[in-house]
Amino acid sequence: MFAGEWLGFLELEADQGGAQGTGTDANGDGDVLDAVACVLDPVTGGITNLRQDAVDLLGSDDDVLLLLRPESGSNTDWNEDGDLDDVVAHAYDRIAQTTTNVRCAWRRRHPQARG
Ligand SMILES: [Ca+2]
Ligand SMILES: [Ca+2]
Ligand SMILES: [Ca+2]
Repeated sequence: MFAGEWLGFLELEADQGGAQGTGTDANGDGDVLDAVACVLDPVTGGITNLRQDAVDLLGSDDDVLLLLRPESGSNTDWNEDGDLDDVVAHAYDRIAQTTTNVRCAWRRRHPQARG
């Protein structure tokens, strides 16, 4: 997913690390179970680890990358609706290098959901 010219991607912690395949804790939360958002600078080739877990990313023509973050991954009620089962959008602004919780649930995982 692109944010302007930059490429955003998810790095699987479990795929990183040494020959034992032990993984690397890329977001610093103490486990190696996450997919962590990163951005690639096309000019320098440098990769910035945003240190935020996400289930998916959405790009834009502007310099904003949307991170879809599961509340269960960080035990945080991002949209403040009283539960921990939402996937909530966070906007990463690569110019300001900040991530803002937009408190917008991307989708709820209803137990009865079809499909
Ligand atoms: Ca982790
Ligand atoms: Ca985790
Ligand atoms: Ca919630």
